[in-house]
This record gives sequence, C-alpha cells and structure tokens, in this order.
Amino acid sequence: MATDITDQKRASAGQTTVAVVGNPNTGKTTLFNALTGLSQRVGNFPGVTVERKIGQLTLPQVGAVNLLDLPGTYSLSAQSPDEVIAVEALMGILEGERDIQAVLVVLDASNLRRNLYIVSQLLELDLPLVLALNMSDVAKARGIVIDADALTARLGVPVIPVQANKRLGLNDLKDALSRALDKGMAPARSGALPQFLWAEVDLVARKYAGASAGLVLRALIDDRRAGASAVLKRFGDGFAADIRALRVRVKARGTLASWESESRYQWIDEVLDGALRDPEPLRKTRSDRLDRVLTHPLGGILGFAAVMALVFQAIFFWATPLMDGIDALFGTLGDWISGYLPDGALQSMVVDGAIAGVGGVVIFLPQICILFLFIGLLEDCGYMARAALLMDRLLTPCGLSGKSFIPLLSSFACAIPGVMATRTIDDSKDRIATMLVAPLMSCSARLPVYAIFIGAFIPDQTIWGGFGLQGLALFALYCVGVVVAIPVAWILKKTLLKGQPAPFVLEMPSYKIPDVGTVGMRVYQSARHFLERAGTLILAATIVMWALAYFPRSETIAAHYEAERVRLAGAPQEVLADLHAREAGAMLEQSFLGRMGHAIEPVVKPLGWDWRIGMAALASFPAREVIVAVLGTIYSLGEVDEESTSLRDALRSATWSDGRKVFNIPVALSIMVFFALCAQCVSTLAVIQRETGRWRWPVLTFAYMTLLAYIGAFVTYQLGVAIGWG
Ligand SMILES: Nc1nc2c(ncn2[C@@H]2O[C@H](COP(=O)(O)OP(=O)(O)OP(=O)(O)O)[C@@H](O)[C@H]2O)c(=O)[nH]1
Ligand SMILES: [Mg+2]
Repeated sequence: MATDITDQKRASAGQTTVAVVGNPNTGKTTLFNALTGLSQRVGNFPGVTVERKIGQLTLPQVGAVNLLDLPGTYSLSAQSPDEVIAVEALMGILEGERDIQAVLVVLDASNLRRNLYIVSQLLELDLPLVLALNMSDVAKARGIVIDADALTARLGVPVIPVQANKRLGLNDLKDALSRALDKGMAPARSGALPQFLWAEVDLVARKYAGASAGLVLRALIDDRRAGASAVLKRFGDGFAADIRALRVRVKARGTLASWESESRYQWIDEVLDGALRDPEPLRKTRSDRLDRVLTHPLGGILGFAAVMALVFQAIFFWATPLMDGIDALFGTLGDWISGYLPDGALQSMVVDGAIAGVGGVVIFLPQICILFLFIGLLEDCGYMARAALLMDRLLTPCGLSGKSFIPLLSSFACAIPGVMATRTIDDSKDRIATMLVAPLMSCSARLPVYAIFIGAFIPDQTIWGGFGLQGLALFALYCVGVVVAIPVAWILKKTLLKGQPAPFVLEMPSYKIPDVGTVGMRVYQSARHFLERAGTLILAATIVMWALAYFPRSETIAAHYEAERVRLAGAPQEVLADLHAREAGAMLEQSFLGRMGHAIEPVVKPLGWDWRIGMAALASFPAREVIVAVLGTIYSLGEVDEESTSLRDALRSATWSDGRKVFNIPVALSIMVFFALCAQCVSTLAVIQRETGRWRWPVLTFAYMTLLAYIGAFVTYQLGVAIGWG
C-alpha cells in the first residue's frame, strides 16, 4: 500500500524504535494513530491489524522516534501468522527490522487481569516498558477502579491511564516514554516463574551474545511454535542443542507450559491484589444482554439477514439522486470538451474513451460510499464479531470455523484485505481454504457491474410491502458468492486441504457507539481508493480498449457513408441520426476489437452474450470494473441511438445485426452471475501468491473460479430463456 512506503521513508529519520503491543482490540492502533498523526485502520473486533505499520513521533527530550504498530497477541507463544509478526518484531528477529529499544504495552483497563499475562512475559525481554492503561472510560463506566500508582510501584514500570479515542493522557504517556528511553533500563523480571528455572536459563543466555534470558525462555517453552523456531534459527545449532538439553533437565521437574500459565496467573493475582476494584466481575453487562438477542441461534441469523437486506436497499435507494448528479456532470463535461476539441481521434479518445469509460465507473462512487459507511458502522459498533459467532455454526459443517468469517466478511469490501485478514487463522489449511474462497465474496468492485445491469434491466418496483426489487436482486447476487463458497470450501477441506476445523475462539468486544472519525476515515479511504483506481488502472484499460475499438479507420466505410449523406441531404433528422449510428456500428465491427470479438463470439454465445460483451468481459480480467468502462466506450463509439446519453439507455437499446435486442433479463443475469463468480482481479491473485508463498494456490483459484463463472452464466442464461424471461 502506498501509505506504507511514505511512512517508511518518514520513519527512517528517527533511529529509536518503540513497539506498540498488547492484546487484540485494546486500542493499539487508535493510540498509534493519535501519537503519530497517521490514520491506519481501526475497528471494534480482534484482528484488525495484521501487518507492521511504522510512524513517527516526537518525544520531549528524546526527539524523533519510530513507533511500530503491531498485530494484537494474547501472549508471546505465537500461533497464527499475525501473532508471529508481533512476537518476532519484539524479539528482534524479524528480517529487515531495526531493533526495538522500548515497548509501549496497551492494556484494556476493563479486562486487566487477562491483559497482564503478556506483561509478565514482556518483563523478561530486557526492554524498557511503558504500560498505557487504555479504555479507562469503559472501565469507569463499569465501576472498575484501578490504582495506577500502586501498579507502577509493584511492576516497576510506569502505568499511565489514557483514553486513546479521545486523545486523553497522551502527554503523560509521552513523558513516561521519554524517561524510559532516556534511562534505557529494563525492568526487573516478574518473578512469576520458579527461581531454579531462571538460573538454568541465565546460564544458556550468558553463552550467546544478544541472547537475553527472555529469548532463551521462549525457545525453551514454545518449542516448535514460530517465535521459538526463529530464536533457534538466529542463534544456531549449538544453541538449539543447549535448549534441548535444558528441556530434558527442566522436564524432570514438571510440565513447562502449564507451569507457565499457572504461575503467571498467580503472579497477576498478587499484583492486582488491592490495586484493582471490580465491583461485580461476573455481572451481566449491557453487552451481554444485547448478545442474548443478537447471537441467538435463530433470532441472530434473522437479524443478520435483516441488517444485510437494509444495507442493500440503502445502496440503491440513497445513491440514486447523487448518481444522477454525477452522471449529468460527466455528460456536461463531455459536451463541453467536444466543443473545444476538433472532430477526430483526439476528441474521440477523450470523450468516448476517457470520459464515457471512466465516468461510467465513477458514477458508482455514492454506492461505494454507502457500502463502506455500513461496513464501518458494523465494524466499529462491535457487531462484526457477533456475526462471526453466528456464522461459526454455519461454517463448521463446511469445514471452516467462525475465524474464517471475519476475513470473508472483509472480502465484501475487497478481497485483498480479506486475504490478509486470514493471518489471524492458526491452522494453515483452514487459512488457505479461506483465502481460496475469499474472492467469491462480492467485493466493492463488483458493485458497479451489478448496479449498471440491475439499474437497466430489473424493474424499479416495490414488492412484499416495501422491499425494492432492485435491492433484492443485489442482495441475491451477493448471496450467489456465499452459496457457491460453501461447497467449494467443503470440497477443499475434504481433498487438498484435509483436516478438522480448528475450534473457534474469538473474543467478543463490547458494543460501542461507532466513532464518527473512524467510520468517516473508512468511507474516505475507500472512496479515494476507488477514484484512484478509476483514474489509473481503469483509465489505462479504457484507453487501450478505445484504441482497439477506434482503429483501424476504414476509408471505404467512411466514403460510403459520406456518399449516403450527400444523397440524403435534407432528409429528416432521424434518418441522418440512423445513418450516423450505422456508420459508427460498421466502423466498430471492422475495428481490431470488432475482429477479435467476432473470433471469440462462439465461446460467449452460449451465455447469451454478443461479441461486445465478450470483449468487455475479457478486458475485465485484470480488474472487473473495466467492463463498465469498456461498455461505456464501445457504446459511445458505436452509438446506437443518438438520443441516449447514459450507458443504461445504450444497453437497453443495443441490438444484434438482425434487429433483436442484445440485452434482456437472462443476458443481464448471466453477465452478473459471471462477474459474481469470476476471479477477475490480478491484485487478489498476487496477494494469495504472496501470503501462501506458492503459485499453485492463485492458479487454482483462477482456474476454478473462471470455470464456475462460465458454468454459472451458462446455466443462468439457459434457465432464464427456458422460463421465458427472454
Ligand atoms: N471507549 C473507548 N474505545 C476505544 C479506546 N481506544 C480505542 N477504542 C476503540 O476500540 C476499538 C479497537 O481499536 P483498535 O485501535 O483497532 O484496536 P487494536 O488494539 O489496534 O486492535 P487489533 O489491531 O485488532 O489488535 C475501536 O473501536 C476504537 O475506536 C478508548 O480509550 N475508549
Ligand atoms: Mg490494530
């Protein structure tokens, strides 16, 4: 992502690096954003951050330092790829990572006991620590009182109450960070583990330069987990042999892993004794009461369906006036530019290529904004995690767990973050299976495709007392991907990725009133991304397609129609317009695009498509919105009807050479089903390759999705015709 590179450049100015760590969903990124002025993604569910993000912060006395935002983790025993990133960064074993000089631990004050677990481990890493006691407002509302001074004294590290979303306590926090960096002293160990163990561990640590006791301990306890493997790799074979020998000696005295959790929790109880007052730790909170309804096995699912139906209704209902406005704007722009540019290739490229093409896509900006407004609201209020819980029951039979749901849900915005979000899944087979079906979820790039065909061919009627037919059609298309994903995941988990779904554990965040800034940022960033794509990738594709559709110019056709015009001079306006349209059509037919199109027509004919649709779909393999732009260009070049200005009208009036209409409901449905199922996004395939490290997975994704898309479109068209909609 572009922001990463700029952040990286800006960050390199400072040398010192402070890592932000803590349990998932404790507000690390919110605090990171508040301190650095960046706007990384925030959301009210665990697993929002799955990458390292770097920013810069100026501290009193110390000056500029780098701040490193990391994925959340409950402990240093990392399992899932996102936790591994956090743990490896902390241990200084991440390739290309500068060393970390201090750690800023973000704690959820309303859940302090569990949050202190990782603190007890971090105290052993020989790094200065500062603890930010975040969500202090939530704790206060629940009547929880924490004595931060007492904790500071007991832990030997500063504990600073903050409220990141309101930027409260930041100055105190910065002061504490400055002092910690200034002193550069690591705190004393927690004392959670038995003394004999430390004696053994210290012996090994002393032998290897750079190996702190904390690192040796992780290598010893975490055994084959990723963090430990990285430590072992870093210090070489002799170190690994020492650890093996140490393990044998220690095991003779008890089980390491259970020791660790038992003794750490015991330590936590001692630390909190008298410093934490939680009046009713087991009382039912407002969140619990809401959950009784929202995660009810039947009521919850019905509620979820209702929420989604509302979203799709709103996408059509609210967007229409704004879209008409943008449409008119581009129309005027085209007319205005036509007036300035002489007739010919340049005018055609700008007006028929760029404006008709890109304009056709940009019209859908309001719908994108509305979609992301809802996604942002649902993410930040805490509903997303509940939806995941509901879906766990439905996903288990197809071999996946609720853990897969959040990545799949993210894929409705865009499959790229969706694929990245699979990093929260521990089991690698589950993770790959989820990645492979993620692109079946209808991403926002499909929205313009659906919207144009639904707008043109699905009647704007209300049925069943208030539901708009267009909104329902959109909802149904979103369901197509989901319905197909279920058997695909099932087959994958039965064959190539055989294995039981891992048990589902996801912490339920408390419900919150969504933050205006967070939701606004989500809408703004996706709108910007959409426009950037339209201005770059889509524009480039459109110009290429325009050139293919415009050239070569046929002298013979031009001469023929010129002669006709002379012959028909003085004829009524409609006759001349018809002549113009026929000339444009003939030119298009013999263009490079027309010739290629005719060559592929036999392949797409069974789907009910003409060559134009076939070529537009083919051009959309790098990025699916291209179809809208290309159809805009094709129909603008081979103008069918002078009167029609919008693409929607052009589609409605397009005809085959024998005069039949090209588009009808089965054709429109067949195109939409094709786009719902096809893997037309180079970036997604590239991300799958990067995340899995293998080419076979993106290739398989592309192959199975394209095949399904063709079959789906064929069946849809043939069924539609059989029913008599054609
Ligand atoms: N009430 C309250 N909400 C907060 C506070 N700080 C952050 N939040 C909200 O808590 C939620 C989680 O914030 P994030 O910053 O995404 O949390 P994170 O720790 O980065 O989460 P992961 O990246 O998933 O580990 C968001 O909805 C924030 O708006 C706070 O002090 N008080
Ligand atoms: Mg985060």
